[in-house]
Amino acid sequence: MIRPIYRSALTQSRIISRSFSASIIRQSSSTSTGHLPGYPSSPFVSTLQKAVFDSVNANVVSDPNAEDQQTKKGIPTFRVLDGKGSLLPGVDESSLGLSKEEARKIMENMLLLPALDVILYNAQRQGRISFMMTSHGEEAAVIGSASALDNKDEVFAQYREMGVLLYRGFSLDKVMNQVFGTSDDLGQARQMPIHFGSTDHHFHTISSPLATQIPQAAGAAYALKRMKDRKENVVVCYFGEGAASEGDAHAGMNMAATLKCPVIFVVRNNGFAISTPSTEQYAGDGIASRGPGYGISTIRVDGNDVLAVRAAMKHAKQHAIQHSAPFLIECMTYRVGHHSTSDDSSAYRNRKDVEDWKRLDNPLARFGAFLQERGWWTEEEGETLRKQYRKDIVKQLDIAEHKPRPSISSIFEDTYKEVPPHLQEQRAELARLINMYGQTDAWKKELPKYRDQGKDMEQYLEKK
Ligand SMILES: Cc1ncc(C[n+]2csc(CCOP(=O)(O)OP(=O)(O)O)c2C)c(N)n1
Ligand SMILES: [Mg+2]
Repeated sequence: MIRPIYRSALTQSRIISRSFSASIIRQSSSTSTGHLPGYPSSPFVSTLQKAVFDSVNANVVSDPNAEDQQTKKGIPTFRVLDGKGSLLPGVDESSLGLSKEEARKIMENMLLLPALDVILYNAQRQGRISFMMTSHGEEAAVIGSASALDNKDEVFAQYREMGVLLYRGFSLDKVMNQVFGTSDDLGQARQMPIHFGSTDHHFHTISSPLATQIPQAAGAAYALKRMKDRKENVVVCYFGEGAASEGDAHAGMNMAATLKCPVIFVVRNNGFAISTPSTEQYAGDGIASRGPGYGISTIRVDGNDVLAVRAAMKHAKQHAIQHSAPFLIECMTYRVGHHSTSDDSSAYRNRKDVEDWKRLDNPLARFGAFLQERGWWTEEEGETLRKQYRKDIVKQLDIAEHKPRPSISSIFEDTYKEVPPHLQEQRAELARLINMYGQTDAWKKELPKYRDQGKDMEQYLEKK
């Protein structure tokens, strides 16, 4: 049963007039990405009851007399805050169950994420780390969903969800050990930067091939429901609208539905898959429209509204546990940053659109205004915290940068209990190369960066 926590639905035109000026909306509609403020194709509603649907018919919610008839089309987008951070009329604040402490924790993490993003992005530009992907613009989708979870809910992420780990208390030194690939990295430097994994944080290691986490998440949820002591936990699987085009997305969602697995699929529809706009990614109504096809209850949420994401996630978790069934949440958001440090998005999108997004629909500004309206936060506190974060991050970055990498021989360990013959051969070959070239200029500079400086490999030299 859905708790009737939000009392009334609103027409889109009314919400928009509170959030953005109509002229701005028309101006920025040239590069439509669908459902987004520039060119919304869904009406907004402030009631969970109207927003959750499990039938493709349950999507006409707007006032037929509304000025913009386009609002009649498409699946509604659930929203609690308007563009200026005020609660929409009809939203019952007490139903949010949001304490000042929790609200502040959400804000603190929404500020920590971009603080780390900026410094790590620049560290890559300076050649200090090899790769980086930011969450700019998607702070509400990531932190809002994390805030509705228990620390033991199992997370299968794509790669833009470092905020979930931060929300669970993953420390800055762990972040830095991972991105610099130090010998203290939990993954022993075997992953690209930002491909985190942490058993203690119930965060399964990220893999680069898109969508592989989706069937894995369905399988993990199946395992979870068979465990007697994990009845209160769910699996959460994040992916982008681009990854949703992979065959694995179909396999995973269908498996979850038919086997009744308690997994919440959280799609971050951020308008782009590298350079492919979401308008070219699918011909239907986003990813949410697929939910009912699989028999999965679904909701589309304003992904830049942290309270809407949190409320939807709480509902999804309750549903997943109560019915032992999957749930699909599509968060409509916008990727403000470039895809990764290997990308320059000015090649395929208008810089002005990005600036408009930052200004017009900024998840941090919206939630900040909500907090300030209640006297729970001040601009000054935000500024002090930003400065503190910068100091803490730079300090940990500096420590990690000077730590050794794992020993070279360790790359042959941990996959097999005993190193199999083909890896023994490769290890001996590497030992031979280090022996042969170790004293050349290039290698002499590189080897000291590793724990044991390559000397651990000497034992694997084959005697002739
Ligand atoms: C199977 C596979 N195909 C292609 C890629 C290259 N690739 C990496 S990220 C990406 C775009 C993914 O977009 P989306 O799922 O929307 O996530 P976003 O980057 O927008 O967060 C692509 C095509 C890959 N990693 N794996
Ligand atoms: Mg995307």
